[in-house]
Amino acid sequence: MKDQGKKIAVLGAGASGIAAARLAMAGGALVCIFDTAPAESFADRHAELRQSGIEMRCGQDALQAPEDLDLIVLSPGIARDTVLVKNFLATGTTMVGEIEFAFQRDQRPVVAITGTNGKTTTTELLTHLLTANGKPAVAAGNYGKPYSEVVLEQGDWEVVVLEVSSFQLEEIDSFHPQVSVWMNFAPDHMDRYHHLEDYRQAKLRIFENQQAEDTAIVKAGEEVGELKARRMDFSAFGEQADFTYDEGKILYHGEPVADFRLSQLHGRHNAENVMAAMAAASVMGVKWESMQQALQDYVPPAHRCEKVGEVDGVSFVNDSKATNLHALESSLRGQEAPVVLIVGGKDKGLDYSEITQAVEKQVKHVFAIGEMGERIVELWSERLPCVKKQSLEQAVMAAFKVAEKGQVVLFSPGTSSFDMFSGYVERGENFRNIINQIITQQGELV
Ligand code: UMA
Repeated sequence: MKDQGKKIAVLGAGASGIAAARLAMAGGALVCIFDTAPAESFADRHAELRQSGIEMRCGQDALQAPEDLDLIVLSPGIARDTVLVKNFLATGTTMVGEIEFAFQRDQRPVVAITGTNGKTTTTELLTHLLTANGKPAVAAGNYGKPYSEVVLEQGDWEVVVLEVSSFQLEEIDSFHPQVSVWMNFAPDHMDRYHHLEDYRQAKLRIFENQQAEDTAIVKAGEEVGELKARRMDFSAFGEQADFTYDEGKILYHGEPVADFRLSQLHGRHNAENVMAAMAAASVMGVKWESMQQALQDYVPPAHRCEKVGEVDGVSFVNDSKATNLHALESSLRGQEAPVVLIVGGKDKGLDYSEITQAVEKQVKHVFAIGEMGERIVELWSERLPCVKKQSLEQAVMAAFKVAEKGQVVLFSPGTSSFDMFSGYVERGENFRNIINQIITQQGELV
C-alpha cells in the first residue's frame, strides 16, 4: 500500500478533505484532519470518521501542527496565507493539494478542464460523449465527486474528466492531464488573489506538465503562452480556429462535424463548450460521426441558458444561474437572435452600466424586476425600451407580448435572487412554470 504507516495531515474537513483522508486511510496511512471551524460544525461527521480510524482536530486545536508528519494534503478552499497552512508549512513537511494527492494514486488518463465560465457544462458533456461511445468516464474535481473519491472507488471508468479550479491548480506538482482544456479567462476570485495575474498564473498550471504527445485545447485568442503540447483551438465568434461555427453547425477545419441546433444547448458560448468537449472526445478516440446522437441526448444543467420552451416562434431561455454581470454578459454575447431581456433581482452593489454596451448590441426590450428594477430602468430607459415589472410573471407576460417571431426571451438576472426567491433554483423553476402555463394556455386556444 502506497501510504503504509505514513503520517498524513489533511487540512480542511470539507468534501475534498474527507475524500483525501479516506483515500490515505485506504493506502495504510495514519490520518488526521485539521479544520479551524469549531467542533460543533462537524458533529455529524466526527463520529463516523473516528469509526473509520480518521482523527480530527478542530478550532484552535487545529492550529497545533504535529512535527512528525510525512505529508500534508491541502483542501482547495484554504489559501496558503492562512494561519493554518503557515503553521503546517513551518514544520518543513511536503504539502500537496488534494488533486495532486489523488493523481499520484491513480493510473487512468485525465482530461482536465479549466476556465472562468463554461467548465461545468464542458465537463458534463465530455463525460457524456465518452461514456455514450464506449469509453466510460467519470466527472470529478471542482464539479462532481472529489477526485480522491473517484480514485478510492476504483470504478470501471477509463477516463477521469476533471473540472479544475485555480485553487486546485495552485497546489499541483506532477499533475499531468493527457488533455488540458482552457475555456476562457475573466476576472474572478479577487477575494483570494491579490492580483488578477496570480489567478491567471494558477490556472495556467493546467499545461505545466504536458508533453509533445499531449493535447491542449484552447479558446482562440486566449493568451496562454508557449505550450509543449499539440494545440487545438476553437471559436464560435468568427476567429480563425480549428473548430468554428457557421449557421448552427460546428465545423472542424471547415467541415461540419455536428449540428448544434439539434442539441438542447443554447447560445454561442455553449457552442464553444460543445467544441471543446468534442475536441477532447476526439483525442480520446471517439469518432465525429458517433458524437451527434450523444450531443442531442445530452441534457444540460438546469438554469444555465436552458431553453425551456418555444411559443409562436419565440424561444424562452432560463439563465437564472446568472447571478453576476459577467455571466449575464456572456449569455447575451452567446445569443444569435434579438433578445427581450428579463433582468434584475437583489441589489448586491453591482454596476449594470458595465454591460450597457452588450445590452445595446443584442437587446430590443428590457423588463426589470426586484430590488435592482428601478436602478436598471434609470440606467437604460433612455437607450432602449426598459420598464420595471412588479413580479417575474408580469415581466414574462410583457416580454412575450413584445417579442417577435424568431426572437428570444432571455431571463438572465445578472444578480442573486434573494429579494424574491430562496435561490436561483427556485427563481428558475418559477420562470419555467410560467412558460409551461403559457404553453398550456396556447394549446387550449388551438
Ligand atoms: N477551512 C479551514 N481553515 C480555513 C479555511 C477553511 O479549516 O482557513 C475549512 C472549512 O472550515 C471547511 C473546509 O476547510 O470545513 C472546506 O474546504 P474547501 O473550501 O476546500 O471545500 P470542499 O468542501 O473541500 O470543496 C472543495 C471545493 N471548494 C472550493 O474550492 C472553495 C469545491 O468546489 C469542490 O467541488 C470540492 O472541493 C470537491 O473537489 C466548489 C467551489 O465553489 C464547487 N469552487 C470554486 C468555484 O467553482 O468558484 C473554486
